[in-house]
Amino acid sequence: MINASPRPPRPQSDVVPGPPTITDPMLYLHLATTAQRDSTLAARVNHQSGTLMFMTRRPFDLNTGLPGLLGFDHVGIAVPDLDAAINFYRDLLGLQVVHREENLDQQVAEAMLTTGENGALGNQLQLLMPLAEDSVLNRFLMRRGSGLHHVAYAVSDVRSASSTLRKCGVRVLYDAPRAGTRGSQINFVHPKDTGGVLLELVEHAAADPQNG
Ligand code: KFV
Ligand code: CO
Repeated sequence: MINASPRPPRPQSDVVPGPPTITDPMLYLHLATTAQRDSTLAARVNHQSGTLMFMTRRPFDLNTGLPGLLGFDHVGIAVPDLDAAINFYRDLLGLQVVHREENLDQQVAEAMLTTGENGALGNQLQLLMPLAEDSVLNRFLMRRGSGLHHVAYAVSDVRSASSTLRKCGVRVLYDAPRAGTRGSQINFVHPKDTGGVLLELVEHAAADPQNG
């Protein structure tokens, strides 16, 4: 059995290493119960996966949530064949394609679909097909198969949201935002720091008619 220290370590700086996975059941139990008792702890235990997640350096800094968070934006689904996936959702649910583009930076071809009249923020499905074998999306498909790839949240200022989340100890992937759909700016939080779902931050272009 691992000789556990009485409390989980407090991250001391903004740079926080990736979350360790707890394999020892006794250590896991100890951390879980300690975290429940002491609400000021900087670490949280994910009960499903046994992964110790450094959710935040000071958990209650955010208190009322992430400043500038506007709402859900889209759900991204990885598919091997974009046209086949579009047809599937069109035939099954009557979803409509409201936008298509190729993002060469992300090495994806994508389509945005909605349920119809409400094509605005938060109501979109993003189908993503890899454009290159060595792309992150193709790696995902090879490793995990088609399926849920990410959940995207709209924010008013992606730089500020990224900076806030980084200070809270999760791994924000890019130092500066990159080009997203319809001229948006995007960044991501690593899925291993969010309980297993890649998290995208989207700041829409001011000129985007779908912006709110
Ligand atoms: N969701 C959950 N787990 C994931 C994952 C995902 N999307 N991608 C990878 N993993 C897991 C994977 O299963 C593995 O776990 C571990 O992460 C490392 O996988 O337990 P396991 O099996 O060891 P790798 O090595 O295959 O992945 P890695 O090279 O580390 O890349 C992961 C990551 C998140 C750094 C990479 O996917 C990335 O840079 N993502 C950000 C860019 C992106 O995903 N672009 C496509 C969407 S573009 C988009 O949405 C746009 C343009 N837009 O505007 O909305
Ligand atoms: Co996306």
